[in-house]
Amino acid sequence: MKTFYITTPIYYVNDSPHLGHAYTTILADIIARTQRQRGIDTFFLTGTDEHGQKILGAAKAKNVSPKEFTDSIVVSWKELWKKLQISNDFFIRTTDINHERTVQEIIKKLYEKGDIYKGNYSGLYCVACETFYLEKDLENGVCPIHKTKTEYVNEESYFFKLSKYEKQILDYLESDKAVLPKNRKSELVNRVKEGLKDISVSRTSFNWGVKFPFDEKHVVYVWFDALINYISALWYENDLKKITFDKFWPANIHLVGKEILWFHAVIWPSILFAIGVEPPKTVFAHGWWTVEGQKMSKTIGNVVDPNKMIEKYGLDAFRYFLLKGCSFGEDGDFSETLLKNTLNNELANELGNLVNRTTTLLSKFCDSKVPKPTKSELIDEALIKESQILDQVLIEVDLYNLNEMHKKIWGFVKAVNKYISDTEPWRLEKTDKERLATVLYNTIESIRLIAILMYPIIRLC
Ligand code: ME8
Repeated sequence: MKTFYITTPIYYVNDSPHLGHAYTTILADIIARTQRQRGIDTFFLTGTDEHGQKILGAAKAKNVSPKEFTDSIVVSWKELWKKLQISNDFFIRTTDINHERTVQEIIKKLYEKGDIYKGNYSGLYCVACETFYLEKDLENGVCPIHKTKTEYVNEESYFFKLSKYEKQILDYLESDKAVLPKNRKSELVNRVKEGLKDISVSRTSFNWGVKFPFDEKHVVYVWFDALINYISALWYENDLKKITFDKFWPANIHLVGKEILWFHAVIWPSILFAIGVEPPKTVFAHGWWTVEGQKMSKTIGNVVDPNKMIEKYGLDAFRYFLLKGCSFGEDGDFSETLLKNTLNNELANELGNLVNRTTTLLSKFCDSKVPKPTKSELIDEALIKESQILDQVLIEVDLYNLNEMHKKIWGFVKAVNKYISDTEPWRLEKTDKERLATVLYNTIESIRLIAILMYPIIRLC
C-alpha cells in the first residue's frame, strides 16, 4: 500500500462544531497521522457542506445571504481544526467553484447516459437531515434521527436511477471490508434487498445549491452535491495539481457517523458505478456520543463545545479521551468527570509519572544523559519482548481496531511502570551503578517507543 486516502463527512455549517464533529475528525486524524508516520503517502480530507434548505434557513434567520452566512461560520470550523491539530491536507467547501463544476459535470454525464431523468417528487422531507422519508420510516410520525416534523414536498424533480445498481450494490456490500464494523452490514443488505427506488436529485422550491447544468430552474439535491466532494477534492486543477485522482482513488476509508451510512455505502457507490469509478474500499460507521446519557441538543443545553474542553483540560486529554472513551464503531457516553478521571489516572498518573520519574532519576544519577546499558537480566528481556508491539499496533490500525491499538500501547505503559517498580533504580545508585545504567536505559528507550506510538494521538508539536 503506497497511498492512503481518508475522509470525514463534510459537516453542515448551520452552526458551530461540537463534540460529535470533533470526534470523527480527531479519529480520522489519528488514522491519517499513523499512516503518514509509517511513510505512506496520505491524503486526509475534511470540509463543509454548505448548500441546501437547512443552511438557507439558518442564513435567513440571521438576515444574511447564505454565502455570507457560510463564509462567516466556516471560520469557526477551520479554527477549531487548527486548535485540535487536525492534519487535513485539504479543506473542501461545497461552494468552491471547482467542486460545483465537478458536480455539474457528473450530472451532465449521468443525464446523457440516461441515468438521470425528469419526473415529479411528492413525499416527506426532513430539513434537519436533508433527507426524503417514506411514511413507514418515520417514528411516531417524526424524523427518526432528529425527532422533528417532516414537511410535505411536491415538485418537479430529476431522478437518479438508483434501482439500476441494486445488484452491483449488493455485491459491493458483500465484499469483505466495504462496510465496517461488520455488524452494520446486514441492516443495509436487508434494506437494499427490499428494493432500491430511484431517488430525487434536484429541488425547485429554493435556489441555494449547485445549478443543474441544463435546467437552471433546478438545484442539485444537497446530498448528491455533498457526496461528490470526495472526488472533486482530488480533481482540483488549482494549487493541488500534484494531487491526482489516480493516485488516491479509491478512498481507503470514508469515516462517518452511523446515521449517514446509507448515503455512503449505498447511494455514493451507486453514483460511482454509474460514472464508471470504483467505490471506496471501506465505509466505516462509528457510533454516537451522548452526554451523560442524553442526546446532545440545544434545547437540553448539553451540547459539548470542544473549544471549552481543550481550554479546561488541554488538547492531549481531549484527544486521548475521545479515542479511549468510546469503543470505535459503537455509541459512547461523554461526561466531564470521566474526561477528568482519564486525564488524572492515565495521562498524569501512569504516563506522566513514568516520564517524570525517569527524567528525575536520569538527571540525578546520569547528568541527564542516556546511559549505556550493560548485561541484560531476565526482567529486561521480558520488557524488550513486550516492546515489540509496534507491528501489532499498526496491524490494529489497518483493521481500524483503534481501541485495540490503544490497549496495546497502554499495556506497554503499564509494563514499563511495573518494570521500574520491580527494578527500583533509585536503590541501585549505591549498590550497582552498571545495573542502574541498564535499567534507566531500558526505561528511557521504552518511553521513546511510547512517544512514537502515541504521536498520532497526543503531543503533536
Ligand atoms: O450529515 N456523535 O453533516 P452533519 C458522534 N453534511 N458523531 C457525531 C455526532 C454525535 N453525537 N453528531 C455528529 C452531515 N457527529 C452531512 C454529511 S458527507 C458527504 C455529508 C458527526 O454536520 C458524525 O460524523 O450533520 C456524523 O456523521 C456527522 O457529524 C454529521 O455531520
